[in-house]
Amino acid sequence: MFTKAIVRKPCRAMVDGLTSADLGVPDYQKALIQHADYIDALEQCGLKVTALPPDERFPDSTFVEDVALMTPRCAVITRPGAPTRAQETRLILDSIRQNYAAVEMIQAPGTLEAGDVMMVGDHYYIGLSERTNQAGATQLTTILEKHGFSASVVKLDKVLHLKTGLGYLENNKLLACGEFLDNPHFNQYEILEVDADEAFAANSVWINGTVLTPAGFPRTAELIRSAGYEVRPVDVSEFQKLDGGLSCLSLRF
Ligand code: CIR
Repeated sequence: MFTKAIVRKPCRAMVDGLTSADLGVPDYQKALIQHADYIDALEQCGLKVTALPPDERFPDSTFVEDVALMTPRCAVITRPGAPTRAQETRLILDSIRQNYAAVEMIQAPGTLEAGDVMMVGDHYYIGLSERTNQAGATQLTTILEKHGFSASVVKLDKVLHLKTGLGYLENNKLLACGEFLDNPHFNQYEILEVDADEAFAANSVWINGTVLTPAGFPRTAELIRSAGYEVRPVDVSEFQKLDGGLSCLSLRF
């Protein structure tokens, strides 16, 4: 069960955020409304939400998931591979320290963004991507093992982050899309296959029995519902324009 979440409100500079999507420029006012609804959804799942203030220096800083990994026994401050995001870790440090006695750090030359890390109980999958390198993955593995967890490393081909194409829904059920559908790392799970034209919805998030899914992906919502979960759609269209999904917008712990 999760009890808390940390989010950061989007800043006006989000219109300059990193993106590979061809979906246009985010509408800031709409993003604020969507972000408020996202916070509502987290609260409806029973989480106490800390909303950090916007920071105009960092266009992508609303995607807090990438800068820290929260585990039940320690937090890890990452070292983002995107140069414009590298300093975001400094912004989050205080709020992490307020919640964790054990705070570990990824060090140079390692890079790691926690969108590349998926927790399955005591095991963590770490994606090797353009943002997370082998040194970062090796450091994280050492940290996790020190705290009694295990880890395995998965090479990504196309997606930005590991959780761009995967969402673990507990109970051995794994939402998966594209390159992950026949990846042997995941063949022990019951795969819930997300259609290619709803790929964005693979980044859905299990929180205390409810699954938050991006609004506008009805087949995936139905797939999750028929697997036995309550579904709470959240419209994150303005964040999708920046390659950001539901998981990216919060740290849950
Ligand atoms: C970026 O490219 O870093 C942001 N525009 C989106 C980050 C999305 N984060 C995530 O998938 N965990």
